[in-house]
Amino acid sequence: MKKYNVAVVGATGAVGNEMIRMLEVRDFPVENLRLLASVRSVGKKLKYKGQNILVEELKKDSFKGVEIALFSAGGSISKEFAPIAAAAGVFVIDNSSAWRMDKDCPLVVPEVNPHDLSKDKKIIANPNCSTIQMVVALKPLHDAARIKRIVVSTYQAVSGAGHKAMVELAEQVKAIEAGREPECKIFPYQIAYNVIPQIDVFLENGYTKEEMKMVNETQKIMGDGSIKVTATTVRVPVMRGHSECVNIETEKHLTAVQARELLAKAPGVIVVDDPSTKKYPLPVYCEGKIETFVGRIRQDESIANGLNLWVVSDNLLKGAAWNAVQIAEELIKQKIV
Ligand code: 25A
Ligand code: L14
Repeated sequence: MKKYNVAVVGATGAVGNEMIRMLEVRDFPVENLRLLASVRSVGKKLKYKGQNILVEELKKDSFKGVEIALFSAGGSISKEFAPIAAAAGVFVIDNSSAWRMDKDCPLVVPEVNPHDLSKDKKIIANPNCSTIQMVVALKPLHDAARIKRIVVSTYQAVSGAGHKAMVELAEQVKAIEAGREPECKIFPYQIAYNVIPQIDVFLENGYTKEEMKMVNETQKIMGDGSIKVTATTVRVPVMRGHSECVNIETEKHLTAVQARELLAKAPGVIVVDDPSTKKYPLPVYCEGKIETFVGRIRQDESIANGLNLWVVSDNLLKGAAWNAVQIAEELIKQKIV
């Protein structure tokens, strides 16, 4: 089997680290792995299959010989370096929001729209974490009954804001237990023992950018601009694993039993749904897993054709690193790379 020269840009970050781990656990056909980050991290060593690999500074000429590059170094880095890599013939899979809504860039969740990948589209966008897990759960229901409207509320883990945000939550818990004032550097308010109804910045319409990403990205990935979406995104004091309460209205009637059956055989989905034994997805049990977990599947009794679902997934894996590596696997499977 052919092996590929792979680069990870932003390798030292929370997501970058998981990208390396995913390449390893999936036994991705790596010929040579280059780890790139800012000058701050040069000289650090990261482990890959027992080897220590030196982190190099990301530069314009970093992509010589590279075939696939996984980017998670923030939007400004992607804007600058993804076109340079693409011009050098590299397939870029970019985890930032920089290219997601660009009409020339496919926005891909392999369970939903693998057909959007093609040889001439070198910059491929990895969607927003909350959007990815939602569309994985909704695609089979949309295919069966056409979703007209989605109302979603999220309960997002601090790891979405990076490694430092995880340290902030742990430190705040310790400070409060010790009777000290908690320090807020990453989040605008105390996140320990609290919830914050703001993720990313506010836009003119009163929604946050995270909320509007869920609207726009869902329509693009599903290839259906007629699906109406409204979102409220909330930060909760959970380390890893985003949870979502998803309400859908469909054109055709679907019972909860039918929805459960469709989801049970859907790719990338695990149904955990048994009220009699208190079984439902929980973020602490989804940590480290690549699937999207769905439970609390029940009829919305306030309308004719509606369902409620509870959807949980590890935001650093399916929401970021795993979806990116899965896209790379798909490029190989479709003989695009
Ligand atoms: O925070 P950044 O800029 O997104 O950085 C993430 C990675 O990109 C590298 C950086 O290397 C890190 O590996 N990077 C940044 N600037 C770069 C440059 N000029 C660059 N690579 C090449 N050239 P690093 O070695 O500089 O960083 C080491 C640690 O520092 C944290 N960090 C770096 N820049 C930061 C920062 N923290 C806050 N603000 C900055 N400007 C970094 O923390 C790393 O641990 P982190 O990786 O845990 O990531 C936090 C950021 O990641 C984004 N993010 C998280 N999940 C997702 C996501 N973005 C998209 N999708 C996701 N699913 C968050 O937005 C968060 O800002
Ligand atoms: O657009 O939980 O992918 O802070 C991913 C992390 C948006 C914010 C993205 C978070 C970001 C999100």
